[in-house]
Amino acid sequence: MKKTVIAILFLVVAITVGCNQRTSTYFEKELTFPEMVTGDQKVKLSAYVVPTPQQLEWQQLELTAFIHFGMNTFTGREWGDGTEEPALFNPTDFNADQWVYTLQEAGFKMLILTAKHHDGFCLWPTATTRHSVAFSPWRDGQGDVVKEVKAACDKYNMKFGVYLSPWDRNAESYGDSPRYNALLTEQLTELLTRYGEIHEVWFDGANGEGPNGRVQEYDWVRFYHVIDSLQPQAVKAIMGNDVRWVGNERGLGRETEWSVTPLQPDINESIISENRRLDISPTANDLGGRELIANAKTIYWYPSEVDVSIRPGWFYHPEEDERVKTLKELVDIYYQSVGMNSVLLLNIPPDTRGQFHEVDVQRLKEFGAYIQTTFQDEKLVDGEGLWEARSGDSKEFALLPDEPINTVLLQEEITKGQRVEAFGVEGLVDGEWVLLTEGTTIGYKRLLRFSDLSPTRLRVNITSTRDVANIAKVGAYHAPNLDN
Ligand code: FUL
Repeated sequence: MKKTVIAILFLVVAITVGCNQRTSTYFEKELTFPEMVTGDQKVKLSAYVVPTPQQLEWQQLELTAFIHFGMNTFTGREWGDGTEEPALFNPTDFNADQWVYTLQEAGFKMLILTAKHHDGFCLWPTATTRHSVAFSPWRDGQGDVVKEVKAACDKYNMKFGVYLSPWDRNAESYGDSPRYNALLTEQLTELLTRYGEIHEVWFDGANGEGPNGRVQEYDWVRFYHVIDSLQPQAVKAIMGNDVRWVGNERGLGRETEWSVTPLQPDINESIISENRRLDISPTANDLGGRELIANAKTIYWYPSEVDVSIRPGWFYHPEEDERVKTLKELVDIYYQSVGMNSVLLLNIPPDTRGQFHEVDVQRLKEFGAYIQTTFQDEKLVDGEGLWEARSGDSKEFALLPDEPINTVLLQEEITKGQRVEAFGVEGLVDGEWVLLTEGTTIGYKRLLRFSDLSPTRLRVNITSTRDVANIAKVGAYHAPNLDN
């Protein structure tokens, strides 16, 4: 702790006198400001907060898939009430290979499975309850969805994560806090010890208990400890403190998306009161602006994840077969998530066979092909290599001759922090510089679209930064125009 304060103070002095020897001091995941630093100094210090190796690896996945599958698939509901008979769970032609193969072809790098949703039905043969696949007719009660999905993930080199709903409408102990915490700990332990590597644990914050409902006080510290000790490479999401919910389920990231923020999940009284003092929550518009950082006591690397379903519901409903999102909608979501400094978590719900429906498979194929074709075809020359940019710096890049472009990519080297606050991109068209696009934050990745043009050169202007920005990559592409 003492060492950290000294490092911070050294950095503050270095920042203040404008010394260049300061770039080796970084703060992984978290930084508590010493009392005496000013608001401006806090903003500068925030430029030195960096992801953990786990958060970095997660961010680089870019495309991840959510799988909502369980009791609701067979009852047609979105939220079961926990009274469903395990006998209802009976996929007729379960095939996890089909899910994972389809996802891998489409460019997805991780799959997160709803091991237990709010209805409490467990997709693995747990020792903690009879409300599980072990008491269903599927595979004569010998089946294990988690195991089969994980095996398929291993086969196709796909990372695997689990969604475990803290809210459990079946567990009799829910609301009797110590007893239910013990049960959830046991379920978590089973999931984290039986199936090999797990890369994300997704703790949903939803709780629909009414005013007279049971109130459970979760032991988050204990759950975090179980994950950190059993699966240290895993990130903890949503009610976890490594990955933040973007704040909506519409596939919409923020134009200004700071991965460094004072926000933490509401897991104890002191965090709840600090979030309240700063007037922030995952749905807030501004989670990392200057004024907010200046008012904060502690800041965190807490990057956002955009979760959205390919269909209106999270679970499969045959009546939604005609309402699978169009290619254009999926591509817009990609630009609004991966292109706005977030990871996309796209939900594809398997049907009652236990397979992705043909419409979804077809759409994923189109989506994967669109993204791969667009971004494989680099139109900019020499856009890779670190560019250290100060506020006001510009850099020109050559473009392939006579090739139209309509998309620009910018990336910061986030192992050196997130720093850019404003930028513009110009193109040289008929000997004149024209503004193609502009924005605020970049972060891990920013994608911006504009109308087709064939400039001969590109000029990137970094107009405002929190400290010397480290631009890792600039790219330019032509994305096929889509009508619907
Ligand atoms: C929400 C849940 O209530 C939905 O059913 C779904 O699982 C979604 C991803 O999170 O909080």
